[in-house]
Amino acid sequence: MDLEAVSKRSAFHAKPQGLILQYGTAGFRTNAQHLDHIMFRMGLLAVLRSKQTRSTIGVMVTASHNPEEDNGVKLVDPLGEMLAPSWEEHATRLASAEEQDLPKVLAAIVEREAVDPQQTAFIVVGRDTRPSSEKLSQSVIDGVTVLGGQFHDYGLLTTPQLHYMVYCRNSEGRYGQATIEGYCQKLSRAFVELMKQASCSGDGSRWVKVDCANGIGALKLKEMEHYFRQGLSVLLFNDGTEGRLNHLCGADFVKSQQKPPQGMAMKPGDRCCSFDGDADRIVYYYCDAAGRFHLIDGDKIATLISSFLKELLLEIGENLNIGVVQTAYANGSSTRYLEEVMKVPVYCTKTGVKHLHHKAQEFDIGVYFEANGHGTALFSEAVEARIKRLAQELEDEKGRAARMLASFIDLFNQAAGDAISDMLVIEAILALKGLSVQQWDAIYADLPNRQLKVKVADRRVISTTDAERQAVTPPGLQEAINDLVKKYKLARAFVRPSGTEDVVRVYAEATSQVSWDQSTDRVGNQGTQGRSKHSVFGSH
Ligand code: G16
Repeated sequence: MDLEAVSKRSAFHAKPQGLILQYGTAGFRTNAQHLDHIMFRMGLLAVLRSKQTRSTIGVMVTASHNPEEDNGVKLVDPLGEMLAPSWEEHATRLASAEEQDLPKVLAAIVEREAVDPQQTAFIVVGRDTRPSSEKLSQSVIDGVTVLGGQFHDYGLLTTPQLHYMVYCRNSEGRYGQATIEGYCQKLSRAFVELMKQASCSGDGSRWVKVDCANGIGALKLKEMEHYFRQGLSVLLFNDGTEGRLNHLCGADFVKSQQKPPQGMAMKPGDRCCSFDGDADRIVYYYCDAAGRFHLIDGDKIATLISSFLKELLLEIGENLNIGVVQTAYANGSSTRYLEEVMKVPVYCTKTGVKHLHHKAQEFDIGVYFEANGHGTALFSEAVEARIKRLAQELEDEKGRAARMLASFIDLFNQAAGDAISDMLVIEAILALKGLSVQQWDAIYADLPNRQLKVKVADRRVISTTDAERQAVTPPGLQEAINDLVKKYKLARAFVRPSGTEDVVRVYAEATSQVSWDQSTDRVGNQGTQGRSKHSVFGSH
């Protein structure tokens, strides 16, 4: 490893003195202007991780749901999952090192992780459609090559497609072909197979309206559409031809504002969905005859998926262990429905797909979704092999159910939550069950809820415990929240610092709209009252 060459090259990607950024919920995220050095250094780190794991590592340049002027980067580990936590710490250390300390920090990681410098390294790179992404991905590649790593630049990809590519390459093709063609074929073959089983929907008359957040999802859906057209037509809105990325549209906007995106033509009963900027999240919605908007978020998606998978297992006669993983944002009604009606065990983890994914791996079948629409289902290797064998061996209804489950296993992107894959899963389930979007929505009634972003001087003053449901610091905050919440029926509220934006997030739910408006505002304002100068919450 030529550390002198690294130092020389790094001068072209110099770190602004004193700028400290942290590897957050989904990597580094901030205004794109501050990211050049981070990209170069993540190229370096990816090479070390690849040498250490003797596997292909992914680097995705995206800031997902953040505004267009932001950007970000995250590393993808060998099985397509998020970077291991100990390496997140290395990432933060490497990103924070002043120029002169860079070789020292790199050498320390090499020693600590027993990286063999002679080992070869292979990195795959993808990027979203932000104006800054192309140049920043070149900086990643600069970091990769200066350390002697080889690379393949996929160019424009959705985040979950990059996760898929990494998983394919490290499974020697067992998971699929590591090309866009391979991705499109794997998913659409499974989808079209499933749609043939649906009594009224295999005729190509099914359609859904998709808000693509003016992001990469539009390009990739256009690229893929003809593969699954037999089973589904997609009508694209906010496809990036005009309008800014994630601006007044996209899954994050729809979920947090609880209203339709701008630019979507919605008629009562139309089935609509929104992707986010890098197409790793999806939420559904419709409006009723009275024009009222109804959101179907990640919790209802998890419920639809887990109950359908459970039904299939029952038909096949397999008693497997299914679990659902959620976060503190999960609506209380969804958790109650899953536990009490569906009799499915539910677990709560911290926000961030890496936490949910990890927990879901503990089950034969683990379904995980954040309320914001980020999630998928995971099948253990043993379950996948067994179901695929049963699909060939069993006949009649049992065989049909086993073949359907085998197709669903292929249709889910098991490397990461994937808006395209999830949309196809949902469309297939609705068609197979003959469910309308209204019937799906009626499975249970969400408790009214609201989420606020609060801008504060330093969000790190807030720390949390109990899967982010309780604030530990600053002192007195949790007690104040408890006092407010106990005044309302079935009420719950929490605050946590965001790991992707410079804000504090406030969530509250209760049994009536008045209650939740009052409680969220009060929780949001908590800390400003009586201590204006040192308040945790400045304004919102
Ligand atoms: C990322 C993570 C999600 C997380 C979201 C918000 O989503 O992948 O797991 O829920 O950020 O995180 P936070 O509340 O910490 O800002 P995305 O779609 O932006 O990559």
